[in-house]
Amino acid sequence: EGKHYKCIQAVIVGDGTVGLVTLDRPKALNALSHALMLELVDALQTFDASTQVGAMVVTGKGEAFSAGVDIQEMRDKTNFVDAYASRFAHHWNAVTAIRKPIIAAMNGYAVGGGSELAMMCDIILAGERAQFGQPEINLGTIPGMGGSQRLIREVGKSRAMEMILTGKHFMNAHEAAQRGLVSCVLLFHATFGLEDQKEGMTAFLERRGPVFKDK
Ligand code: CO8
Repeated sequence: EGKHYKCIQAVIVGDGTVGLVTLDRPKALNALSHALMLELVDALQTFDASTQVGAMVVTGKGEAFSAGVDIQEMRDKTNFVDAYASRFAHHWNAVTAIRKPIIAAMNGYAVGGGSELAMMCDIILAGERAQFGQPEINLGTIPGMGGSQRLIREVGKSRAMEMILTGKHFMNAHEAAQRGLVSCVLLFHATFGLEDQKEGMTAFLERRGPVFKDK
């Protein structure tokens, strides 16, 4: 069920208590167009108002979580007064006013506004291929949606300033977990290198309880 959108998918999953929003512009690495952000805010507000939904998950379709604000759209904003007066991207702030917990479930790139959107969520879960970056400086602009504040809070001033001022040195999933930006990395494939995985699966097939050694 749920509403029909053009740039996202929004469905209720699990036992009916989780609102799942999938950013659905995979060919543009889920670039955050104005239309997409309006839809995202609408979906989150709808789930927030639902008596059924207790929490929300935001994820990206395809290779990326999101490669940031849509550069095609931003290129046409060539004037300070227009950008300021139109309160460009102001509606993003509605994401932070959602009262129920939002989990960003990401893999691949979360860069620019994509990283900023992830950081607006309450918990970030990252896959092994996750990459965080603030490359706005390479476009001649700066993080505009809280990244310069939130990233500093999450990973410390020095690392955040290095990322923001150079636009290089992306952060991978493990570094992000180590620094507290993400709560955990989904280590599915790595478990197959563990003795405990072999013991667990063998024990199941032998119909006995596993004897785990934490190895
Ligand atoms: N906007 C629009 N299209 C994009 C974007 C984007 N942000 N990112 C990628 N795409 C498109 C590409 O143009 C490309 O399209 P096509 O296939 O038609 O040529 C397609 O997605 C795939 O991209 P790449 O071929 O570049 O994919 P790679 O895997 O080679 O590279 C990267 C992935 C490194 C993520 C690369 O795509 C990249 O650097 N993207 C731009 C990232 C970026 O600079 N983001 C910051 C944008 S600015 C911002 O988010 C905040 C601005 C401040 C807002 C202020 C509000 C007040």
